[in-house]
Amino acid sequence: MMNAARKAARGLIRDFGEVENLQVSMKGPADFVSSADLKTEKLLRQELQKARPNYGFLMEEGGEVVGADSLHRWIIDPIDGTTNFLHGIPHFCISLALEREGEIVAGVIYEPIHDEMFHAEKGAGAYLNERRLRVSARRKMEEAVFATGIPFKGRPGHEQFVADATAVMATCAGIRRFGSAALDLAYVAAGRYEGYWECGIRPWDIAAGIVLVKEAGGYVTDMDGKNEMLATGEVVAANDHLHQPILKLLNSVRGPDSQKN
Ligand code: LIP
Repeated sequence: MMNAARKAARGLIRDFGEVENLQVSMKGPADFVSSADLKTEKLLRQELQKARPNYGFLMEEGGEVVGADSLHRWIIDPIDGTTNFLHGIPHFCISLALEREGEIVAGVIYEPIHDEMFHAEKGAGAYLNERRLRVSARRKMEEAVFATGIPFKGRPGHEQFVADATAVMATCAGIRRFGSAALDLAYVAAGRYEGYWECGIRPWDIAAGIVLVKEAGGYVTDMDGKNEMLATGEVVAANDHLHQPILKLLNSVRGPDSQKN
């Protein structure tokens, strides 16, 4: 998984350099980025297929491909933080996860600008390059920094997000929105944030980050406190002290029939 991510990142870094030049072109970089997305996903699929020919795939661009081995599935986001990439903002990553019988058992999140390889395997710990990761030890909400995703034109959940942010900002040390769910989860695992929440998120955005946070000693649930993040598109991740407080706070501003994004 790490070899595939590094190999794909070589072309992505080259394309990112081109995107920065395209910002001022009349046509803009949109088509170029979509081709970078597709090219990266194709390379990742080829590399992973060489290693495990019978595994299936769930890909952001290529959708679902059922493999001969129905117990295993790669979950791929070739560029998480696509909007950042499109705007020449250097905060994006390649996110790869391995799902075994419905459980995420391995994840790789590679951020090529800073050469940060986040990786984890169930029962074997979470790492940033060679360094073992542990979630933040902060216990107080007033000392905590949380990341989130903000819905935008064409995405649902605007009113609920305002309620969420109003409640969280009143109790913590800060909220961050950097535009990549995978890196938000990787940063929780690395102790850079105390937590992260987002609704209306896709499976490939969060699959790898789920196992990273859990292997770093954190907790990841959906908004009901269950393990259905991929199915519901809701994720609440935090260190072991603050997961329940942030989950309770977010649910305090949700009605019983609050809209599921
Ligand atoms: C992005 C997520 C981000 C979310 C964006 C978008 P993409 O994924 O990583 O957290 O807020 O709306 O879904 O589209 O860059 O792969």
